[in-house]
Amino acid sequence: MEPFRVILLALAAAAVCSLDVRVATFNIERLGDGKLEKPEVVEILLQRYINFLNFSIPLGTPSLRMIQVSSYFFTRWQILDDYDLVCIQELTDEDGSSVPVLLGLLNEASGKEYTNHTSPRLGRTTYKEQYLFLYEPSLFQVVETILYDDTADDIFEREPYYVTFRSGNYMFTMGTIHVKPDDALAELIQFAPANDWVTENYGMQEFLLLGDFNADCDYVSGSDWDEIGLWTQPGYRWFVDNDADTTVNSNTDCAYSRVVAKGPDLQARISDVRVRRFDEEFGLEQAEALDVSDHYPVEFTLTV
Ligand SMILES: [Ca+2]
Ligand SMILES: [Ca+2]
Repeated sequence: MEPFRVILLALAAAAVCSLDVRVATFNIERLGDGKLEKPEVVEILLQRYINFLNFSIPLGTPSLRMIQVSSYFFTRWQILDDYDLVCIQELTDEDGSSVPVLLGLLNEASGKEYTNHTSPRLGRTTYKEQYLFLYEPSLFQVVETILYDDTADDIFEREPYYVTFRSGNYMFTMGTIHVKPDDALAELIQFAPANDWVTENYGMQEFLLLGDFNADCDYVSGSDWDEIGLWTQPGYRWFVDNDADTTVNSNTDCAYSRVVAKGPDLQARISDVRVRRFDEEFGLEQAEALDVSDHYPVEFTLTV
């Protein structure tokens, strides 16, 4: 076979060979050593648990009336390892020691081999946060990282952080943010220009934007939306509606965590977006769920 035909066939094979990966964005409130020292939190986040079910089988003779069968069990895996890529906001650990602990527990429990990427520590005061990406390196490789530079006007408490991943032949740029609640409108107004800045300086045209936008309830409402280019510009599509509730607390009904995509190709690759109400899923009391976070993960499928 001629070389060019081999190349054409290889290209054709690559073009049709797509893969659905599961992705989540999750604000894990104050993620650090203290959180990972709580076994019940670790169990919900990432450990396998085993349920022993006791059930009874009635038999014909009184002495064998009941047989307790207590070794019947099932296993299930918890939140984090359901995803191939998790984008976490609110890593607050000062020395970063909780990240290898988290990875070790996750890999031990899941049998997978996740790795991590963390952003710089961000924030104007001594209180800092990092963005944390957990992913399987067999599926994703980090190609480039960009921190939005707002030193000129200092709009953001925590600047948007962009990571370009390669997955097979597909490359996509994920931008994440944890918006400061009291500055939510000003920060969200600047989010689309920040993306434009990345386009101008680094060339990316499409963006997968996710994180805790704080874009609802007391922070963003009514006519505020008219000012937010990320909302008004036709190039963006929002995948979590304003009437969604991404908060664990039953007293709040706010769509804080969001998934937004810019660019038609990327938008077409996103499906099955949902808020994961893990308290209902696992039958947790509200206090148990709030020990994990005040936010639900938002999960979706990305076709890469
Ligand atoms: Ca700043
Ligand atoms: Ca709620």
